[in-house]
Amino acid sequence: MPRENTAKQLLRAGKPAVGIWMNIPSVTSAEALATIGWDWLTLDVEHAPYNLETQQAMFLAIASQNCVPLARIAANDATMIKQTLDAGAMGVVVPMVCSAEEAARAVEACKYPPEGIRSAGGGRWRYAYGADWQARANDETLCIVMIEHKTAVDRAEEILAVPGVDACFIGPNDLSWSMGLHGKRDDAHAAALMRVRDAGRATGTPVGLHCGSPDEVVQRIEQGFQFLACQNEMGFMMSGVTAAHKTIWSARKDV
Ligand code: 3PY
Ligand code: MG
Repeated sequence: MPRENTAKQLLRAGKPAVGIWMNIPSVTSAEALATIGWDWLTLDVEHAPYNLETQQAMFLAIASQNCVPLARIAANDATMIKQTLDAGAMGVVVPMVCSAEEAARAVEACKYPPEGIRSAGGGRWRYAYGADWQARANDETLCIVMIEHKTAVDRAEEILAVPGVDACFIGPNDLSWSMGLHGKRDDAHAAALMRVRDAGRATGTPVGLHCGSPDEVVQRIEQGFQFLACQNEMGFMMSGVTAAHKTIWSARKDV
């Protein structure tokens, strides 16, 4: 069980922190994937049907393998952030942050007073991360804001300069749709990614993005991105199972 947020330590040290998204609510998958050695695993609560009890069990399973459990919450909402952190996430990824005010709202929801407004209730963190976790939580918890709208790209420097924003995660798909590209990428999209990276450099905030392949993760690390997600577990499952099916069906003479 990690007593410290090792993913946050990597980002603070200027290093990459790499993991995968999880879209299948499964404790078994969470435990198994956490044994592989990813720096973190993020439950995609925004786009998959998680309930809070399943999240809690998955956070426990992930942390039991010394991997950092995170959640991409459904909205920039203080109640959701509080409940997710109380359930044992070591940080949250907050979607669609488009202004410094919205970033500040996410930060204050993540922090106990005086830095924020997080309510100081109990929670399983004391058994998982130590009885002193509440005292350390403001420093340990990751608050990662998503830049995934063209308006947010224009405001990237002011968003990333907000104190308490630990990192930025670009959502390339929503960004593409907001640019009128219907999910496709072009040169303007590529330039927007670099603009956010440069805003991160100017403000000292690690920036990363969701990557479509392991090769892209490697390329993005070389470009200076740090918080990197490699696909999601459903994609890995489908590509492995599809390849197995193809091998068998193309060799079979009975079909
Ligand atoms: C996006 O690409 O919009 C995302 O949210 C990726 O996680
Ligand atoms: Mg998105």
